[in-house]
Amino acid sequence: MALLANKIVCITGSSRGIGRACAVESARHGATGLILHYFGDQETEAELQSLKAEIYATTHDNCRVVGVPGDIADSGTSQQIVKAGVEAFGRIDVLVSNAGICPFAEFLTMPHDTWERTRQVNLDGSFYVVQAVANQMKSQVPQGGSIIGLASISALVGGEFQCHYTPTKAGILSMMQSCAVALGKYNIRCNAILPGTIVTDINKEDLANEKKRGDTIGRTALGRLGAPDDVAGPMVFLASELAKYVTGAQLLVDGGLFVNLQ
Ligand code: RM4
Repeated sequence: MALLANKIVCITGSSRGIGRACAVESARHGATGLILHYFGDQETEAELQSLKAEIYATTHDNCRVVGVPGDIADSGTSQQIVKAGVEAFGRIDVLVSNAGICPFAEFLTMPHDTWERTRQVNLDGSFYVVQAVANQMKSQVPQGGSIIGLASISALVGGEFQCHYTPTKAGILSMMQSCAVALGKYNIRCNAILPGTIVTDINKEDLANEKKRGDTIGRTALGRLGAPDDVAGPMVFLASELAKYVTGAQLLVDGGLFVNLQ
């Protein structure tokens, strides 16, 4: 089912993990243009090139990709993303604000740099790109679009080594709620996805701890950790017309990790 037929989809932090899975799934569902932001160092550059090749192969060149490198914590990067996207496709229908970091750290000894960098990438970066793309969605004809903020189960619960991280995810959830109210009049829908523990580069080291991994799996009702494409499906739903009356919502995608008290 081409749920995103002829849509132009913009994804931040798209070269790996959840962002990459969202790019592949968007192309699979008929998106004709992808504006793919990535950090832009040698590693993510190579990842972006292999992602482009994968998308061209699976869509037989029916989906054009524009890559935009840059540090999402720098507001100029969001201007670049919109400029490159509009130059290539004339509009932006969907934004997946996904770029984020989680350098697990002990609270009492955490350097302020770790807090500042995590806040700048996850929360400031989300604010800049959501504002920049929303302005484009307001000015384009037909007006409107769908904005999806990647919050987390960690917007709702704490983490011993995440005192700098969970506030940014709670912030993204709250930003989507307020943006839904502020932008509804421009036919812009804003929703948050709250992934649980999805195995990606961001937690590879953390989940190497067998006890922590086992405890998390044990607490997850579906009995497994998540994979990036577990998040990509719900993203396509919120981006599509199937969700045309869904705004200001929060969708847990965690295999039942949050609800499982006992
Ligand atoms: C998620 C959640 C997961 C963690 C990752 C890094 O938001 O907190 O449990 O593994 O972040």
